[in-house]
Amino acid sequence: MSHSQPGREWWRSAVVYQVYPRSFQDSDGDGIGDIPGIVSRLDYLHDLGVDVIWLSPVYRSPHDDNGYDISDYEDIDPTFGTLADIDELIAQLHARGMKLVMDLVVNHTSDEHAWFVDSRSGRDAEHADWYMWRDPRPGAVGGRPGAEPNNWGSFFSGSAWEWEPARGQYYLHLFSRKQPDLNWENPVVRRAVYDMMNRWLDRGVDGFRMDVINFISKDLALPDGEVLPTGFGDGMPFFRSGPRLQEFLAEMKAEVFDGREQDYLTVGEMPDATPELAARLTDSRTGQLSMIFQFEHVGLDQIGGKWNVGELDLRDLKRSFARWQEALAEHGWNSLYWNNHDQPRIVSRWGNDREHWYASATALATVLHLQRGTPYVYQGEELGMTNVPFDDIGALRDIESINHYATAVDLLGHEPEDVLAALRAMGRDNARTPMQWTAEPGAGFTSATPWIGVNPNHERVNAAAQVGDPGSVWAHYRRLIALRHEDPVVVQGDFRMLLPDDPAVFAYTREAEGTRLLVVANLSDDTVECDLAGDRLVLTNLPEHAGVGGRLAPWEARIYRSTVA
Ligand code: TEU
Repeated sequence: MSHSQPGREWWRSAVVYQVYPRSFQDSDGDGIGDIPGIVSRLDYLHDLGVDVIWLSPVYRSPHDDNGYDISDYEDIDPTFGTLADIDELIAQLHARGMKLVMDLVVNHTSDEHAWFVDSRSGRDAEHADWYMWRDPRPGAVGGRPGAEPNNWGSFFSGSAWEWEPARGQYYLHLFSRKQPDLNWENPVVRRAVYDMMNRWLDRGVDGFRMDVINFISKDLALPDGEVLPTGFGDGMPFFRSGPRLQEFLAEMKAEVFDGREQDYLTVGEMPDATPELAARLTDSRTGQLSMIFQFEHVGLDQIGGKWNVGELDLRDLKRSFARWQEALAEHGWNSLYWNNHDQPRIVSRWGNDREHWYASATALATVLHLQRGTPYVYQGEELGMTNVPFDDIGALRDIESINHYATAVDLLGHEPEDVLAALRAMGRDNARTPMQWTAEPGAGFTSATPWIGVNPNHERVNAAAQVGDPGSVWAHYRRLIALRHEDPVVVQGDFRMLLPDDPAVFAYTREAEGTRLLVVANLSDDTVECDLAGDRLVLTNLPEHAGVGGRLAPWEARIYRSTVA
């Protein structure tokens, strides 16, 4: 296999399915998902039509952040299986014509990684300069409040700095204190990462999702950030997309991917990235990545922070999607997502999971999947899985939520029920409850007590009830995926947003080589007037309304095909 012509790479017509291994399928009865469990479900994924699995981390980890804290990049955590199991998964995927993208978490390691254990032991250790170590502020006493090198807060509450007496220094951790940031300015660190990446590609992996990869280049002055309500500073402007980001990614591309025969899918997770940066990095002629995950659309209902949830204005969402489609239209490439293991379930967040559960889940899928870019389906999204009615902080498992609750209630004096309501709306555990395979007590996920409770609605929302039912959410996702594989206009067609100021209708066209696809959806609870139509109705989520002209039922989504001069 050789490199494709730029712009024709395989991942441009692919659909990616994200598996969060902890919650997908338990095969050994410990209440935690594992790799053999994933292998047992590959026919389900192949039948859905997805081409690629993006597998969240399965490497050795203390699981402080559910595997995003890696203590050995080249061994599999016993919770999930063995290296032989991952080889079997790769072989089974390839036998089905599917591919595997691994999660690459190299902005930070676990504090239990051998590199960090050595680094923290002293300033003259072999790995002394592999992490972001800094002295206390001048004149301050290390380990005492205010001595931290700057005022940055961690994403998981508290300071982003931890004192290490053995070195008389602080180390930076943008996430938990058990996730120390690597020092990418050190070429020896970069070499070690590239060597590890090459060994995974040699093992048959088909690409990487790169965790917060735009954090690897930071403003080395590490200046204080604007003080937030938490009392800590906002370091984001100084630790994301720093001056050497494109240089590091170009070096990674040269050292890992360029010398190889096949094309690989590389997707960089980039909080706070701009369309301009994405256009540079994903340029098919001169870029370094296939695509990025940007966060603009999934931040639109967060008023000054994740936990202050506001109403979404559809016009803002359309403006955001149009901006990114336009910026990457010429030579770039978008990823397309609603969900992942960090986001709440879209049908609950921006759909209507009560009166219009099926219609809103399928309408939201339609307006996403027909855009230009690579769509990502998060486990259970294809079933319309919803947020979870957590009624007690004890039901949650995510370090981000648990730390936020403690800070908000114990330090800031917020009402526990108010904080819990925000966690129910936006907490990451909404995405992490077990995959709902059946209506049985363990949802077909496990025969044991699961590591996190199953959503009670699994008795209604589950794969067994939907697979094979042409009127299910699953069937609609399957049709959308098939359309991408069958119609080149879905992959290559030009994107044009329509009705930008309409508060309920999401409509756009895709056009190429004399064919136009029109996507028109009513993303509201009310019937709306809309006379947009085309020559032939290709797909609808509400067939019973298909013949009605001039208006759209609540959450009705239609796709038309027309021939154009
Ligand atoms: O998430 C990075 C990131 O931006 C998160 O902080 C995200 O914004 C947040 O979870 C939403 O509030 C990646 C992984 O996807 C996440 O699971 C990890 O916890 C994090 O990096 C650290 O590895």
